Formats: sequence, C-alpha cells, structure tokens
Amino acid sequence: MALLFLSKHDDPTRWSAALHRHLPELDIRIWPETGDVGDIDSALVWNHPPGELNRYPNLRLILSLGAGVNHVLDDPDLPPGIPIARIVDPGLTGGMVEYAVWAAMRYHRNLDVYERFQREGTWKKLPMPDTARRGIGVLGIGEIGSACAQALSAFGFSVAGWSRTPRTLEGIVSYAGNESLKPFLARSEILICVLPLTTATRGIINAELLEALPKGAFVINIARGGHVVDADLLAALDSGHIAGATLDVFQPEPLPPEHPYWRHPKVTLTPHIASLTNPDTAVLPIAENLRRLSAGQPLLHLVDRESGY
Ligand code: OXD
Repeated sequence: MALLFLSKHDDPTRWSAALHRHLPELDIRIWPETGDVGDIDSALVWNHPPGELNRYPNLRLILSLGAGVNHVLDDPDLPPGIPIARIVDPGLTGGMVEYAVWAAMRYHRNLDVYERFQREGTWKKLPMPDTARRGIGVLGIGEIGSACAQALSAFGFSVAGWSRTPRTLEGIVSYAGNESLKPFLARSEILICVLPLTTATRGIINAELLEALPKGAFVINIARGGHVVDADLLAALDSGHIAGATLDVFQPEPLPPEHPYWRHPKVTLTPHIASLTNPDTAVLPIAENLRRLSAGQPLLHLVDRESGY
C-alpha cells in the first residue's frame, strides 16, 4: 500500500526524506504521479483539489499537513467515513506561541507607537504599562490556544480563554459558550484568535464582536482569514474603536495587492508564517499514525467532522 503526498505548497522531497527516516519501506506517490490509484491507502494533504480524494477506492486515512483541517473539510466531495488526522507538533505549536507573545507584547509595551515615533523622529516616553492589569483574551483554547494562553500567563498577564465547551486551564480564566462571549470580550484589551475555522466560527470577528471589546483594544488573528469580516475590522480601525490589528491569515491568500490591509497604518501583516510545518518534527505524529494504520491500532489526533476540529 502507498501514501499519496498531495500538496502544491509543501516540498515533496523534504517530506519524503523525513518520512523515509522513520518508515524506510514506505511507498510514497507524489501527486499527480499517483500510479495505480488502488495502491493508495493514506493521503497527506494540503489544499487538495475538491473531489480528488474520491479517486482512491482503498483510502483509509487522510492526514492534514497542518494543524488546521478546514482545507480538508471544505471539500464538498470529501469521501465519507474516512478518518482525518491533523498534526499536533510541539514545533508547530511553539511557533504559534512565539508569534502570539511577540504580537501581544508589541501592543502591550506600546512598541507600535514607538515605531511611529521613530519614523517621526520623536523622542517621547509613554507611561510603563501594568502587566498584571492587562487583560488578554484567547479565542479558542485547544492545543495551540491553550499553549498561547499559558505562555502569556507566565509573563504575568491577566489571561482569559474562550471555548465552545468548558475547559479548565491553570491560571487562565475560562469562559465557555455563546452566552459568555460578551463578558470574555469586555475584559480582552488584546484579543488573540486561535479558533478552528468551522461553520460556527466563520466571520466571528464581526462588527458586533469588535463593538464588545473595550475601546482601544487590539486584535491578533493567527487562525484563519475566514474568521474576520474584513469590512467590519477596517471600519472599527478607522473609527478608532480598535487601535490596531496584527493579521497573519487572510481570505484569500495570497492577500491581493490592492487590499486595504497592505497600507493601513494600524495593520501589521505577515504572510501566514506565524508558524510553519517543519517536516523534521511534524513527521513524528504522521509516521506514528501510519504505523498505527498498518497495525490496525487506534489513530491519534483525529478530527470530528461534525464539529470541524
Ligand atoms: C496550519 C497552518 O493549519 O499552517 O498548520 O495554518
């Protein structure tokens, strides 16, 4: 049986080398050179063409090349019943944590303002902010969100997390469910979105949510572009209700050159690099799942198709 590598975005040579270090016998087919489609029993995918996964009659496992799986579940012709696993990798999580801490710290310490002062040639000191009184809200406290929340809490910030179902995390004030979203937002001077993109969370960062944040709040999105209603965020930045946004993800990507985010003075943007999947570390959970698949053992990091994560 064979693994299909299906991504135009990731380097097949690096991935094949990493996979062969752990599974030297593994037969890897690089899409679109599939050979006999009946040989394929697992597929490692990122943004596959819709319907493509239906061509493999013996497919038994779909592995996402990232932590997010919306790119898999968005396929209206996804074959039913086949387990889908995502990557859970300390390297990938660590990159997200670094980015979240950097972006939050930059706003907390007024570094965005000092960057402007430098451009203007202004020598001016702002009052030192109080870390313990700074409310940071992490929207989505799954694997990655909880790591971000705990790292920020270790700096002494007042961190809260919001999730659909209740979660208990040491040192983090937890809010759960739609009815607790407003009180969570009201204490979030810096909001960090780490939610999975599902039908329930698409467009969640809209005018109503932004209005519920304190005046002068900051928004950091390291989840998916589809979480944000761009026109609403731009309006909130222009009105001054939101003081700044750091965005790593967009809808669509690449962000079109004419998009207003590129030149907006209150927007800092990066090209979906908050963390990048490193084959050397991310291969471990993938190889383990392939081993389990052939041994008929329970698979790891499976996604619930209904909830979308
Ligand atoms: C991911 C991503 O889902 O890179 O891993 O966005």
